[in-house]
Parts: sequence; structure tokens; C-alpha cells
Amino acid sequence: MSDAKFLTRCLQLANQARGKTYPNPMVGAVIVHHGRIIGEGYHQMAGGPHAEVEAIRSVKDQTLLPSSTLYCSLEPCAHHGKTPPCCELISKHKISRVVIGMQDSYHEVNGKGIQHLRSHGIQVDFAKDPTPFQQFNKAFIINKTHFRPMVTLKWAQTKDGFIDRVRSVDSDEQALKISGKISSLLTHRLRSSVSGIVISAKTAVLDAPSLTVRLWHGTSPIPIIVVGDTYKPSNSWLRSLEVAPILIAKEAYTGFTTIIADSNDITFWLPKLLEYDIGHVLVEGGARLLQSFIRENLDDEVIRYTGSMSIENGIPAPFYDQFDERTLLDSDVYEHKY
Ligand code: AOF
Ligand code: ZN
Repeated sequence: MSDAKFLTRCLQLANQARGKTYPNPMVGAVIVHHGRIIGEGYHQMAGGPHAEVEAIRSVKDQTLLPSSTLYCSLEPCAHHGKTPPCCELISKHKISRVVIGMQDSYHEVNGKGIQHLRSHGIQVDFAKDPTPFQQFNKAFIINKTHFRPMVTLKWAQTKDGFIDRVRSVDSDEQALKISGKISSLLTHRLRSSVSGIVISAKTAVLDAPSLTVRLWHGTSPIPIIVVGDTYKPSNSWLRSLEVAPILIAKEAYTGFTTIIADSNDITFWLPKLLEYDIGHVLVEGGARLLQSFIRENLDDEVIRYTGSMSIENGIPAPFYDQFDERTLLDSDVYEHKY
């Protein structure tokens, strides 16, 4: 029971660096002596000390370490990266027991940290279920095992399955407002936790969205505009964006970062975003782009809001056959699929 409690504390600590650790995971560590926390730490940013280092440093009476347990949400590292191996620091301090949330999926570590600790006579135990720890660092795991950013798809649809009315580029008609205030808050919180926000050029032309975080705290993600053959975003809109965008297009856009690619070739251009430190993207539309991600099995997480209105015809929402409904909020149905 108390192992689970201290491991949960590791996640609380790690969560303080959400969005700041790329390309590293979020990691927290706690040191416990006879049931009492004597040290805590978390990985604050890439290049900085790891969670275990911070936790060990924070212990005032270092003579207590050999009779203490170190809890860590991730397997202590075994390699020389930007910082030295944590497992060597742990064995140097003769900490007697280590409890780990999940094994590190990074190939340089992956089990080697555990092996090192055990070979130094340290007792190593694990969380009963690694799932919450894996879910917590899902983007990191996808980056390290699939070599591409994690993808979250998000849209709102009417009760009868449309995401908008059909609108022409020349009309002044605004986008249909389907979801309520709480959904907007959640969307902005979501935006603040990703590093890139993807929309199609058609959505850019129709809606000229600002793509910023306004209803939550935190930084706005990098806009990524996917340009096909039909619609081109205007230079004035591109320049108006708060964060400099990246374009995915067949030809370079002067003055803007462009990844030269066929917009339909998602599996080609998506991994390239890692080079711009984008480890997690939120795809906000339009329907065709969302559907292409689903078709390519690039739907690591899906958030769908269903409003209470019906409009009878319009632009059909992306198609899914199975959805797990999770929470009912406001007048919206907020559904979440992993
Ligand atoms: C840990 N504790 O707090 C973190 C770990 O370049 P470096 O030296 O920072 O190493 C980065 C790798 O170390 C990263 O890919 C992941 O495997 C692990 N991160 N490990 O024991 C930590 N942040
Ligand atoms: Zn480490």
C-alpha cells in the first residue's frame, strides 16, 4: 500500500515539469526512511539533473541513505547522456531498496539500470501495474519506440455527427459553435500540454484561427499548417500567428519554416517534427485531415466532444466505430479514447 502511495507522489512531483522535459520523460523520485519522506526531486528540464540526483541531493542527513528506499517513477538510467548514470549514484550511496514505476523504453537504458542495481545487491521492486506510469509518459514512449511525435486528435461534433455546416471560403459565416465553455477550457489546457498544433490549410483559410493558449496558463504550441493542392494560407495570417508556424508543403514558403512534403504522406513528415523538438501534436482539423490520421493508425489519443444540437446536414465528423465515453461535462459529452 505505501509503495503505491510513494510512487504516486513521484508522479505528482514529475508532473510539475509537464511540457518542459522534451526529449526526456517526466520523472519524479522520493526517498523514504522508516516510512517518512526525507528527500524529493524531479527532472525539471532536458540537460538538467535527473530526478534521483535531485532527490538524493535534497536529503539533509546523507547517513540515512543506506537504510532508505528510493522510489522513482522511471527505471534509473544506466547510460552517460547529458548527465551521468543515476544507477551508479544510487549504488555509490548504498541505498538498500529501489521501487520503480516502469522500465525505461529508451534502448540505452531499458533494463540495464535494473541490472546494475541488482548486481550491486540492491533490492529492486516494481509498481503492481506499470500502466499509469506508461500513460503518464506516453509521448516519451512513442518518441523512443516509434520515432515520431505522439498524436492527439480532437474535434467537436453535433449530436447527429457533423463538425460544421458547409461553408465557402468567400462567405463570412463563422464556424459552428458546437461545444460549451468547459470544452473550450479543456481544449486550451490540452493546447498548453502539447508542443505542436496541426491544422489543414483549408481550416486556416476558413477560420483564420489564432491557435494560442488563452483560457489556460502555459505556452502556446507551434502551429503546423498542412498545405495540400487546393487551399493556401495567406501570408498575412501566417505572420499574425503568435508563434512562428511550420508549414508542410510541396514548395517552400519564403520567410517561414517549411518541411517539403506531400501533405498526404503523413508517415513521411510527422517524424520530421521531432527535429523541431515537437514530441506531441494536437490535430484540431479539418475532418479530412483528422480522418487521414485515423486511416494511418496515428490516433494515439482521441478527444471528441458531442454537443446537444442537430443540424441535419453539413460536414461529416471523422468516423469511428468504437468509443468509450468517460465524462459528462457542461452540456457537452466529452469522450476520450486511448
Ligand atoms: C532517470 N531519471 O529523471 C530522467 C531519465 O541526456 P540525459 O543524461 O538527461 O539522459 C536522458 C535519458 O535518460 C532519457 O532518454 C531517459 O531514458 C532517461 N531519463 N532517467 O533515471 C530522470 N529524466
Ligand atoms: Zn538518470
